[in-house]
Amino acid sequence: MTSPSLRRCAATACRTSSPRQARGLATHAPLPEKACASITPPYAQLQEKLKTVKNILGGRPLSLAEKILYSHIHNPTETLTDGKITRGETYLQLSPERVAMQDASAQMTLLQFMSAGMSRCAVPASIHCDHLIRAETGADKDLEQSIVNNQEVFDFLESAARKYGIEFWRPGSGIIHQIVLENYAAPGMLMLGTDSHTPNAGGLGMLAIGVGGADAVDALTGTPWELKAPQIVGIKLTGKLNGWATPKDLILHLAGKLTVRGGTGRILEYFGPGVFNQSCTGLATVANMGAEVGATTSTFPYTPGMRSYLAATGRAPVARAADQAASQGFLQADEGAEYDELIEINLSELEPSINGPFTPDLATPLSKFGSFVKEQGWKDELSAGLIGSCTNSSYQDMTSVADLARQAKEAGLKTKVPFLCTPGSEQIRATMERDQVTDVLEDVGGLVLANACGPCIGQWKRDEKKGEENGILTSFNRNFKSRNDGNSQTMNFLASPTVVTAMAFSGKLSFNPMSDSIDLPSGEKFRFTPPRGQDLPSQGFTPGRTSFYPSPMPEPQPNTEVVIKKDSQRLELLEPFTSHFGPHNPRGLELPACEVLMRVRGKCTTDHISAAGPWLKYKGHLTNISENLLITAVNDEGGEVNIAFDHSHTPVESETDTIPSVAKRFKARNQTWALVVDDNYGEGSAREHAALQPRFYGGAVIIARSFARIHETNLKKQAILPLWFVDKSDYTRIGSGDVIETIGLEDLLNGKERPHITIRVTKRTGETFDIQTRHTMSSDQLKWLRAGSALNHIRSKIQQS
Ligand code: MIC
Ligand code: SF4
Repeated sequence: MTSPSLRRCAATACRTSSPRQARGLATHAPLPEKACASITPPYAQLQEKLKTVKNILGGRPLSLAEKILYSHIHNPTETLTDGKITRGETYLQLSPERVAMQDASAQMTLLQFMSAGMSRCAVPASIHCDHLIRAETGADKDLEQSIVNNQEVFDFLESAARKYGIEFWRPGSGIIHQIVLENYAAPGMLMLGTDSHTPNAGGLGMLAIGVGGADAVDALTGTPWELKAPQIVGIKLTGKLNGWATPKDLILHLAGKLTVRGGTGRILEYFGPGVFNQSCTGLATVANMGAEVGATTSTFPYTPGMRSYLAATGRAPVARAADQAASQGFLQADEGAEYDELIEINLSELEPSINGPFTPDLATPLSKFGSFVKEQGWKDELSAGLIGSCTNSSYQDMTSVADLARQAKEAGLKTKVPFLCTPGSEQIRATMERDQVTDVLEDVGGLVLANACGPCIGQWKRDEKKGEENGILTSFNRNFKSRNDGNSQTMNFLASPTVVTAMAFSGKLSFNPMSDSIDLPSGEKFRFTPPRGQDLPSQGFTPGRTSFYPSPMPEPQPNTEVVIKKDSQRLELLEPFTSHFGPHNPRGLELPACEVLMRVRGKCTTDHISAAGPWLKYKGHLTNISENLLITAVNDEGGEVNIAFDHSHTPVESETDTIPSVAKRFKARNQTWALVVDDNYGEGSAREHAALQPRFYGGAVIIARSFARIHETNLKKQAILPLWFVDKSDYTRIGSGDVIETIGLEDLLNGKERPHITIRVTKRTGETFDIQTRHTMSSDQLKWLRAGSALNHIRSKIQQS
């Protein structure tokens, strides 16, 4: 039996999909059915638990996100002691079903997991080799060279995977989020991933949450994972995307509305008829970029598109189980569910959007982009078009792009600028190749890169335009300064893959494919017709090179040695951090007095705190990667990049130096320090290095106008105390060299409830004043702070048991 909403949407899908899409849905031949036991959520158990929680909550109607979250609460009768959950306040103890890690973040995650002393993972987990693959000459050569360059790291990851029974996806297999969608995601599931775009799996109607490695260690060790019950934003979709508008344009538009902070502490839950006429991979694009507005994650009710996608990827048994759970009302919101905010978007009216530069929330409708470029005085030149990444590398994306390439080829056109394409997975690559999508992209001048993050994470070896202002268009999700090619003058504009492709044929930023034409040598004019893709391949997916894939659910091999070379420059065993409290701290249970290292100005993303690109190679070596601490951050005192003042310098030391150098001096002096930072500090990724590195150099407290969610938790995990200014204007009252002392932390650590911590500031002049800050520390998080890190705390618990 299907639920009424599913019946309704099935009818909508048939009525409204394009002829080509309908053909795709009707005739695709699914991959052979996989064994699905380990990837099917335990629906009966989850619904039983949800019943218990609903009873505790007095039977109020629940949103879908609440249902998924609450059905994963660890021991609800014990943990929900006060009989209610207040969204935005109550801390939930959750039991995620699975963990996914990518190669860059997996290194620190595994180093931390190893030091917890367990012999196997408590939940199924996977490792994906995708971030360390370069983008230079083309798929095969780049892959080969990347394996050579990163052999030591891949060997480490593979041996750890073998030891602990983790599925290991080899280099070349694809980008973590695409692979999770193709293989592990399932409606109603709760999973964690050590990457901020983990929410991509929300395209399959689940909650997938991006976290730092230390949070993943909670799930891997079977420790309940804590999350403050998020607020829920309901987004009602009506109408239907048409013409050039794609799911990417929906989220680009929403990013403009919500801004990079609008989703903080909130889940975006979509509903309404406009959800049901979209493909599963289209929904994944929308969920993926919820990360760009800071949302905890995004999700959708179960749709026929999800069912077809599960079947097409060999998971019909999961679809059958989900059908049943949906018929019992589990996979959609209850009638009358309440949202903290409601937004309504009519997809029929949505115009493509181009977002950027340098921030994903600067949205300009395509029709106004030409005049925007002119107003800004930028050159009307596109210097490269890039498609792919975890956001936009589905079969539907690639076939839509190929449709445009075919039209252009028939008109005798080639792309005017470099046109790079990164398929999301080996399965997509092989299916594209079989269906002549690759041929047509190459025919018009495209270069197909390895199935990996590539240019999206700065692995793009770009020799042209060095140090020169230039504009690129990408179908990626992030566009922070210097991210793609290391050039801070490269303006990355985010758009749908089809808009990127059409513009690559024109070479101009002002080109609007909806209304403009391109001059042909014959004197005729060529105009694109709106692109059409196929959501699923009519001949089914082909898996490609299966040697890249892991064997499912491998048994741990405890005798495997996880090798880290003694003199390795890439990997380093983690030394536990020392607690801030103890005989060395005369202030007892207050933090030791901290000298302010710097006041950081404006946007400071995790890319600013711990840059990627060339630094990716040090992700497993804390000492080496710490050399990049805050190297692109702006010092508010003087406005310079990567300059810090050292007011206690010795006669042989300079008064200013790079930020990592000054941090190193503080460490050498055993001087605990603090940072004062602006709004949305730590925006962007799940990169826990951005918390580990300041802690490594002796940072103990960061006072912000506001924090991004994942980063704030990452700081807490490493025992750096994040504090929020009660009065944001106090930011300017504290400068480098001032000394700050906490007052009230002792009460908190002794179990007293208090929302505020006072900060006593002693200026360099000797003047003293107090300011108020707010904290968001739960009682568990206070234990991490006291122990010196969450891992120290977990380790001592495991040792005790
Ligand atoms: C990113 O897109 O910034 C990354 C690289 O995927 C990061 C993860 C990391 O830095 O390890 C993310 O999004 O979390
Ligand atoms: Fe990889 Fe880019 Fe996606 Fe991050 S955003 S996972 S770097 S493709």
